[in-house]
Amino acid sequence: TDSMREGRPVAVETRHLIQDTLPTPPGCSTPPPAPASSISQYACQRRTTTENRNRIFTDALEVLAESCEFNEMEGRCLAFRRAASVLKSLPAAVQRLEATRGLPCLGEHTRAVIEEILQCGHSFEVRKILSDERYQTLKLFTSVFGVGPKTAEKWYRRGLRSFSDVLAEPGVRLNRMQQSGFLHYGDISRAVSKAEARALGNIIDEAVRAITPDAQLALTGGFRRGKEFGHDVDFIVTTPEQGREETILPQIIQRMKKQGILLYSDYQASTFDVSKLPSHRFEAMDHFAKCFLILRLEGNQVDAGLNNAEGDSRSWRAVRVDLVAPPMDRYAFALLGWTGSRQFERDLRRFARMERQMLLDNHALYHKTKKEFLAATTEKDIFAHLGLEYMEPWQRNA
Ligand code: DCT
Ligand code: MG
Repeated sequence: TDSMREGRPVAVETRHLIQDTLPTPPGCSTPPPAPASSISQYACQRRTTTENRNRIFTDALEVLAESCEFNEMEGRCLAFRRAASVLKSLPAAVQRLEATRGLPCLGEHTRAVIEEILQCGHSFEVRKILSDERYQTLKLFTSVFGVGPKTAEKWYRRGLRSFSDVLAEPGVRLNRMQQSGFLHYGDISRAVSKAEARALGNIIDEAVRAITPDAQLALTGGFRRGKEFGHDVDFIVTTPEQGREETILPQIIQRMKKQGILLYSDYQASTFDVSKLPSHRFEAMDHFAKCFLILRLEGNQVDAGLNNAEGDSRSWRAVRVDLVAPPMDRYAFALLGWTGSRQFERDLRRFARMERQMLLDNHALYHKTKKEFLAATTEKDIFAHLGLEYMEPWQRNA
């Protein structure tokens, strides 16, 4: 995932930035459209499919959020992301500014952007950012696997503006991840299709089954939420035998290497320690064993063919794949955490903390006042503990 790069810290949760502090309504209603005032400020109480009717606004807000991120304005960044997320959940396109009245998380700045887009078809502020050299350069550099905002900023400050500048600069030392990022740039900056994700699922499933027949493999991330395209493919693998999950990833990696399909692998052993739970800070990444891979996918293994560029006659492409291997008793938490979306996860945790005095992360759910852990074997158990209506993965595209 993007934020795994360089261990980029997760944005600080800034509660004071929420403009409207509405009482938390129970659940979310399905269409016909609910009145704006009944829409929750929490993404985990809004059903959001992949069908975004307000893309024109959310794309603009995403640019503003990203620009804030590049300028280390975490609070504003999060405020724009929250506003975009609310708009994504709406059952219809916003056609008049009045339609946004009473919507949570929409601040003055966001409203001004919406109004401008409604009037002129675009936002001048967004246009200005898009044509800004610093924004363009940081956007370009962070599109490389292994390059986070900090590295991008460092390169920018050295006066580097293009990939050839970076590659020709003797003072720049690329780590292994970045070298692979440049080597496979064309392929891994190209979206992965659902058919390609399915083909990779089959390949990994075969490997898993050959190693431990009783292992479980689950597709997670954006594809589990029903997205047609993704920047990578995310899987969770676990086994009923306690401790076995720690050795399964190195074995899968070994097998892929023998098959000649492993183009890059970064394996991170588990640092999970039950005795250290709960973690009191919102952690960017969990402690489970995981690996970030680049795999070689053959076209003849993909039903609908490869999503390669027109005129690209290669029979294969490189694809980014993440595998995570939690112990079986943590499976539900890991699955919920890795299914995303990011905004959905952020708000699940914020909801748990603010509304339920609980701490949720990819490992566990902890009740702070009762001082006890709440066990779960399914995602439904976790929603129930939190007193939230269950949401299907395809409704979590916040
Ligand atoms: N995740 C999270 N917190 C992070 C990073 C990731 O909760 N700091 C979760 C949310 C989604 C999941 O992990 C997988 O991450 P990505 O692959 O980056 O996102 P995605 O939703 O699968 O989207 P994409 O299509 O871009 O892969
Ligand atoms: Mg993904």
